[in-house]
Amino acid sequence: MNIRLCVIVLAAVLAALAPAQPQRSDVNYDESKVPRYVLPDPLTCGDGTRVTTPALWRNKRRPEILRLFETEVYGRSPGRPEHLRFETVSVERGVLGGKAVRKQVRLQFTSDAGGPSLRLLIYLPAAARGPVPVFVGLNFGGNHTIHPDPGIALAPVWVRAGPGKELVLRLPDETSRGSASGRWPVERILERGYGLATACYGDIDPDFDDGFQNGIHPLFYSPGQRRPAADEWGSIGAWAWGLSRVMDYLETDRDADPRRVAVMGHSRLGKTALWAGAQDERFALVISNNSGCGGAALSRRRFGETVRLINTAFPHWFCANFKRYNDNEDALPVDQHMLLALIAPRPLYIASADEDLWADPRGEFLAALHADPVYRLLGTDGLGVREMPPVEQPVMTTIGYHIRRGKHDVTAYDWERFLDFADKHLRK
Ligand code: GTR
Repeated sequence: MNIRLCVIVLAAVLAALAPAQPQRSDVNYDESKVPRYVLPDPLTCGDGTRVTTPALWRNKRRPEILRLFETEVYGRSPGRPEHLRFETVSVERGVLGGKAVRKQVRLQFTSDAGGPSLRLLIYLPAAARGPVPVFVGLNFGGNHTIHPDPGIALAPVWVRAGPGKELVLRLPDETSRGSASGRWPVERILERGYGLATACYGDIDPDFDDGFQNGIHPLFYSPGQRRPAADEWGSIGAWAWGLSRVMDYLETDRDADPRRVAVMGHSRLGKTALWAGAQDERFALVISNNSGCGGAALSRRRFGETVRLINTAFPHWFCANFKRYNDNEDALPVDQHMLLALIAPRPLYIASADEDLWADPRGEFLAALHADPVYRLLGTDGLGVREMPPVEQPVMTTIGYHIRRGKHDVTAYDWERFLDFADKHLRK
């Protein structure tokens, strides 16, 4: 090999080994540099009471932990709006080559038809004889991106006007149809007997820091209020609230089984799915894909993305109080294993990817491991392993877990495991 070729090969090897996220001096990717930390015990109350019975968990410790996540991390959210209405815009049978029923429903959040609303897209298996279990998940780019189906209505979505520019609301063109279909294996979901309900997260709150003037927040301001108080919801709280409104709708749809709804999300929407599942016990199963910091990963490890980094890049995601924990994780009265514990005893699946170091795969696994005592107290088998499993060897106990090969993404492999997990836990 000549010198030039050697240099090229070496450069290619180094590029392949580099973490998917930019190398920064303020980000730790070295396991040996994870600081020592002590996690708060999910089974010891604030007043020192040891939680030894399911009743104590249910009546004392669980509400206490939920309150802490509300006031310190995601902020308190309002409930169902008084004037919530559902308008069925279309129902088409025999779509996707005869395999599906497609419904498009508008969730109107106020009595004013021009007020904020959410456009819900639902696919149901055409062959279903009765209500089906449903996966619910928000999408990033609009309903039309999840499948090339020409029948999905194009609706305005928030897109970046250019590199470094702000987000603007635009009607997408036909070229973006199906652009995220790799993340949404609709036919596979239907084939396995499930429905899918999805909506664009920007319908609930556009994902940028505008001081909470657009989206759903202003609808709930008290007279004179300009932005959420320090312990009130940020954008993740709003998106999770939107998932609960989708659940409100599903409770009215005779083709869906509201007792078998799985909430699923990727990345920031994985954080959102966890927070939705923690608060709203109607979700029977919860799936987090590559949710990382502020999702399934333990904040105290400070591996990959940290509390300071996330609060700086996305000042609108969490409540204002969460900023007090920038470079101060040990002061948090909770850590993310306690968010997972709030989902107990319902089945919970955490998915990591081995190149997604920014999201701290080991921290995601450890949070599942430290939620296990609560799952066991409540009479389930919890997480069936003590050590992080090898790549692509999924764990399918009441807490499920896998780490797959590859990057930060949702892949066919992930969905096959979510479907296997749902088969195991949601089938009658
Ligand atoms: C990153 C962010 C992560 C994750 C991700 C995503 O920029 O740092 O926490 O949420 O975005 O949502 O794709």
